[in-house]
Amino acid sequence: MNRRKFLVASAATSALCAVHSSAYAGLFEESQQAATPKERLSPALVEPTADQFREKLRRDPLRPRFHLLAKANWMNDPCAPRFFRGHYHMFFQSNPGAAVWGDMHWSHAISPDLIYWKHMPMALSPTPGSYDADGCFTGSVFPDGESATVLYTAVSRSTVALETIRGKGLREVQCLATSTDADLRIWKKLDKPVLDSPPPGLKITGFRDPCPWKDGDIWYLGLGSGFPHVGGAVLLYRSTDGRNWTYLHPLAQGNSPADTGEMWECPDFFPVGDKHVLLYSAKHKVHWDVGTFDRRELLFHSETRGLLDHGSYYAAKSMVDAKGRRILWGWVEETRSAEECVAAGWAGAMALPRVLTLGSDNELRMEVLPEFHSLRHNVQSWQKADSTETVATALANLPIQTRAGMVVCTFKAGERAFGLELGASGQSAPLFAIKYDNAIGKPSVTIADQTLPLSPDRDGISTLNLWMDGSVIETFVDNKAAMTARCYAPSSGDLHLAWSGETAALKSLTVSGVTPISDDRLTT
Ligand code: DQQ
Repeated sequence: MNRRKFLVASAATSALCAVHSSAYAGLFEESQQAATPKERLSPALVEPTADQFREKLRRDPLRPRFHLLAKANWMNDPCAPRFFRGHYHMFFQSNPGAAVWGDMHWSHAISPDLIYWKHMPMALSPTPGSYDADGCFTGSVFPDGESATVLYTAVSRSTVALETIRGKGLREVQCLATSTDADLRIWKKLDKPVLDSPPPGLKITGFRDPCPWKDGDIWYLGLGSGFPHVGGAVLLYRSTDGRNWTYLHPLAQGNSPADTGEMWECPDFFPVGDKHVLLYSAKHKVHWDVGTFDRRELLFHSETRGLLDHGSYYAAKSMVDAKGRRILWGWVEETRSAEECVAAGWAGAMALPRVLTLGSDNELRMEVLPEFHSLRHNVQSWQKADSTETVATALANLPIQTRAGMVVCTFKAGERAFGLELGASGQSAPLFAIKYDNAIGKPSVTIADQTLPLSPDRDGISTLNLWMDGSVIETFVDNKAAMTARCYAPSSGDLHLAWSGETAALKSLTVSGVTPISDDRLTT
């Protein structure tokens, strides 16, 4: 496979863009027709163990050190995360041949604790001549008792009559694959799709990303879709055997293409307490709805809604962990160009796992899996502001080394503006800044161009939790609003925090390093 072709073909850094841009068709034409699957994999890029390439990735300060990553090249959506026979399994969309979207496979990693991961052999690869010849797209665990089965979207070239990605000559069908070995190394695909076409007569914008669940003896299946000029939708199916499916109606449907798009990707539907949560991805954002699932009508009624993350975060998918907690995963998108990704040799990361709960206001709360705090080292805390000078001196003594750190900052917003900045020595502009300004008119902070609401405690205190790892910064405001930012500014040496504006607002600050989960930024 020629690297240049990928560059030309895939200007988009997200699958969403790729799906809807002309680059998508080009990518398939160039990458799929010219070569056999083996030839498609350029050895220089595919062999991450090749010393030179490995060393380049190991030395890249922008490559995260405690996030789950692909060994090399491109990764996107989490697929079918699950706790199975004592281990966590994560599958994710990947392109083993280049650091841009294309040639979708399912990579596989295994973990004892959701922190340390080991890469496993590729779980699903496109089978030439088959339904998934042009990609094994996103899917979920099939709830089938003790067996390990996944349901995924298979993509192949098709006639206009059968295409579901309109104008692209691509057909999406839903397929099953099962593994019988203890480590889920080997996967056997069912030879026919379990769902080979959208409901007859429906004009839809896409047909992918199955999310099945079981209620008693009945299986249900939500599928990402939508209606042109109307809105995105989750199509609902029912089955008594998990193989033969009957279409019912949209489980939920959008009505504002400008806000929530015409195509809902990666739906996820699950109970939390006596409510249900629906997640879907559209227009580069993950949206959440909390509401009720009417079991008689088989309809979801939304009561509250919002954005799961205001930044580079997409295609969220959840699972229940060994302790019964609802864990949320998401893909950290790149915001740099395809050329830069190719030059770096990697693109995308898995966001840190977040524990999802429901607040008494029916809105979601989230925090990074508390076990991640065990990776913190050199924890230094500082309380109370006296003067601008003491704050500046204190912060100067709290460096973040190797771009891997965690910050907890509490503050009390008042009348006057202030901000927390992260900078590199020798650079005047901060790499990253969080600002509060009462002039905005509502209690909120601004990160880059995004405004995140504050939800202070009864004493008016707000808490920022910030996890920085290479070029990824995940920030949580009052455990309610989240923003995943990408920060590619070069830096050598330590990073430093600085406080600007109203000093009295700052109540406490804790800075720590975070221990890498591997020596070489290769995850394993
Ligand atoms: N990514 C997958 C699709 C999904 C999209 C393809 C979302 O299945 O809709 O890589 O990022």
